[in-house]
Amino acid sequence: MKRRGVFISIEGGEKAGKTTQAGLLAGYLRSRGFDVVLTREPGGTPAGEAIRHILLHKQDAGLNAVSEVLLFAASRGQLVEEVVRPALRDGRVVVADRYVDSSLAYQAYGLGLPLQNVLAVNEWATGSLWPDLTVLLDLPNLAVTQTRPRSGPADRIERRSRQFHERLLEGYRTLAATYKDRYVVVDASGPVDEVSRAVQAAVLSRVTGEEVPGR
Ligand code: T5A
Repeated sequence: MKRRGVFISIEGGEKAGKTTQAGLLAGYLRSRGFDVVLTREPGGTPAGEAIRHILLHKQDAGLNAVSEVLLFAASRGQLVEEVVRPALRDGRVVVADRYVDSSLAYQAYGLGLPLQNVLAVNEWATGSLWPDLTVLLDLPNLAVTQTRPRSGPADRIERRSRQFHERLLEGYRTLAATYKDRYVVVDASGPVDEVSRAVQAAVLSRVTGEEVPGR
């Protein structure tokens, strides 16, 4: 029987380096012989990309907070069914640039919605599929990210208040402390290659049980 794959999510606040590190991790794992699928959220399927546009770029849709949770969960549910579960069934490694914890951090801790409700909707949407490992790219303060360039204009959520972003960063730390077995916290404030080595070390030992030499 084929072995089930491994599911890794990369989490963190704005410009923590998730996309950079997810890409580097995928490349590293491929170089070690793993078959890797890279995903991002919201999006990654035709329905998910349409939902992404509404969530991030449609300024006049008048979305309320509950609709926001439901739309993120809808995009995620499509991605799980169409991409993540098939890849895991085929024994592949899925590296996800954001997953359920983003909704817990942004919509529950950031917006102040009840955590249990956000969890319940996401359990339903994903069929209770949780990552084997979640890497939190943690930045000590928001000032670090202000020096990092962005690829395009700030989206609807990125434009929220400083307090919103501080609450969600604190929320991530609470999640990491609550789900210790699943989470690894990596200091994301150093240079890209230093962060990348820390991510590789955390992931490789979890995926294969091996230590990364020299670390
Ligand atoms: N959202 C998402 C929710 O509210 N709820 C949810 O459930 C989900 C799934 C998604 C938005 O939706 C929200 C969160 C977001 O607001 P997005 O466009 O997909 O939006 O963007 P983000 O996921 O937020 O990604 P960002 O583009 O903000 O940043 P990343 O991916 O963390 O960072 P990255 O790798 O693109 O790097 C940003 C810049 O910093 C540089 C990079 O070169 C790049 O220029 N950089 C570094 N510079 C110095 N040192 C390092 N270590 C660096 N690492 C990267």
